[in-house]
Amino acid sequence: MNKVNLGLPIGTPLDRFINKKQEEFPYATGELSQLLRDIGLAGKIINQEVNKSGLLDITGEYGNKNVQGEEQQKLDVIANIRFTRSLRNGGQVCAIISEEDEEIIHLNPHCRYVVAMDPLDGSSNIDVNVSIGTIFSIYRRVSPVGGPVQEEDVLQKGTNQVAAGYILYGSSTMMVYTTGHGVHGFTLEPSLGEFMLSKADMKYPEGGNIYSINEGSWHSFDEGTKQYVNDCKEKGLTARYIGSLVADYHRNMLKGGIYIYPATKKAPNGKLRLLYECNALAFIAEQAGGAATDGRQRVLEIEPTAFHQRSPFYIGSKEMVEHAMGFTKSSVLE
Ligand code: AHM
Ligand code: MG
Repeated sequence: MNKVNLGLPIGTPLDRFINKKQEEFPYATGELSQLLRDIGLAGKIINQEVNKSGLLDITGEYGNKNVQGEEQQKLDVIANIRFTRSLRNGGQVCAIISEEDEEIIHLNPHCRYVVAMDPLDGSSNIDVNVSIGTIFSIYRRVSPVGGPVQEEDVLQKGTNQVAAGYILYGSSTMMVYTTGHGVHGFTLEPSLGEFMLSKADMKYPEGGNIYSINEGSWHSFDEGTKQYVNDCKEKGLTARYIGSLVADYHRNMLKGGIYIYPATKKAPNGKLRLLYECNALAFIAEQAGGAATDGRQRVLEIEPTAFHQRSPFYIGSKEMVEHAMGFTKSSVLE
């Protein structure tokens, strides 16, 4: 049963909220709570860096390509270092899989939690003052605590997530997370340096009239996706696409809409990464009453086979995602 504690008022600091939530579970050890606090801290540190971009020499390309062959931005690299350091110092995590590192980052083998993360998503928007985000997913390891972390600890289905969330560096900075008991949002109060509860138990509104997809790739979409997008146009829906997944997702969750990154001829498995982009948002979407599929099946049930595996992604208001599936379910790339 979902135990959503709505008794805590708007303005409750994140730390206090996490502590109170933990009290609802008598067998909780406090490790997950500590890990969520460490992530909040990492978010505040990255927020500081993001806010200084333009003043310090931290914008632009780093001069290296990541495992996906994409040009790393300096802030991608900085965020990866800050996040990893915060989780190492926090002492609750045995391993991290990050968009910026090819292999598993091994931390303390005596810890129970594995984190999958995209430390700074929306790279193309970093240098132009447009919203960007951090995405994280938390799993309990399946191999025995104390031993070396195994591939199977990282390659878990999204349904195994114990928590997931994102930090949105937007017009204000927000941390949104779920532990499977509702979705809660916290806004960073800059003068206090605290995340404060601003939206408790977030839910998609009924229906929705926004669709978000990069239509510049139209000619390489599959027929089903083209038909669905045409259907959106015929219905006079509103097109909104920032090109930062977290920001596009967040807006659509608040206002009602669908975000799509389909398989394309250039990227036959889509562009977004299952472990540290799709699964986290899919977990949040379902907790908020929405849905997420790869066009054929529920994202959370995809069995991962590689750390940096990609997946087509259709996420948003439940009715819209289900309607889109009607077009995409048996559609193939020409
Ligand atoms: P990144 O992880 O390299 O930043 O790429 C992911 C981003 C998403 O935030 C965004 O939705 C998508 O890529 C935009 O891609 P495109 O420019 O192809 O529309
Ligand atoms: Mg990314």
